[in-house]
Amino acid sequence: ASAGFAQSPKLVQKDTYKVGFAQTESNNPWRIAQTKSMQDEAAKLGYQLVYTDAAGSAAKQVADVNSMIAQGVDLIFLAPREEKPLIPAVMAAKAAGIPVILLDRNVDPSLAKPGEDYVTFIGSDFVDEGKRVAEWLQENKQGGAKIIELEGTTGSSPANDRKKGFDEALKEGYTVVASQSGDFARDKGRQVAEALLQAHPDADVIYAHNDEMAMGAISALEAAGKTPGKDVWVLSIDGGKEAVQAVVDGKIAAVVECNPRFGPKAFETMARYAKGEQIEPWVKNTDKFYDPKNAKDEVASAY
Ligand code: GYE
Repeated sequence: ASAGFAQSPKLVQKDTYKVGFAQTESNNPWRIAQTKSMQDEAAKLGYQLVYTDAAGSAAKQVADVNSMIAQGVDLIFLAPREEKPLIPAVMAAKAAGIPVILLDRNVDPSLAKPGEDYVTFIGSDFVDEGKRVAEWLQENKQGGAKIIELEGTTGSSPANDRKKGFDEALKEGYTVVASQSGDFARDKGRQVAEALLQAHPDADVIYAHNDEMAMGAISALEAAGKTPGKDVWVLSIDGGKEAVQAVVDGKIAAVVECNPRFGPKAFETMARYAKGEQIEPWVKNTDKFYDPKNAKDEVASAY
């Protein structure tokens, strides 16, 4: 096959497939739940899954995709760490005639197009997730807020969009006093929260782009002698069991879910594509919302 397909490469219908899953990292419960969901579904269908873990490196993830191409997989599920550096990987797969389905994170929409360069993006509406956090905050904490924002991985679509949706929905009196990346990681989130709390001792809200950084922020608050939920409200996105339990315990104020169980939807979309169906450019996940009203009932079903 050669480059220059007008459309994303086709997938033939077969009884079984060899499918690649290029994971971005595996250092948190969200990623572990996502990988398990993909592996379980592949096993259920009797497909061979070629799994790689880029360990938080976009360069390694590009190399991982190239190795899947060399191994001749039928299709690649890719969770692109960042929006721009993974474009060459998407284009290399296309040039090799291998369809790509983007999972959970997107690539830069001005550089690659669904239906053309890749089949589709399966994932949540991150702008809306950020917006829902801001709206809940403004409804529940009257009189304004000084907010510390812990951003996800710089250049990743969830970090870009969760910031955009949140910031755009803030009204007068609700101010982000500091915003910095904690790389979606617990310890980095704790360190950044610690430094920003020192610089802004009057901050009364921490908005973390994921649960890991929210849990890190809770440690930073407690180390600084502050009570999360009282002195400072913590808001988060992901909705893993630990964070939903923290809502029950009053340490996290509210969490927007971002469901990591992609397996069934991912392989169903692949089957629809093999059948020749026209796939929508964005297969959207819907997200629940956890706050003190429902956290107790929901915690058992959280991942
Ligand atoms: O929120 C975070 C993970 O891309 C939606 O990445 C995903 C995010 C998720 O590492 O916890």
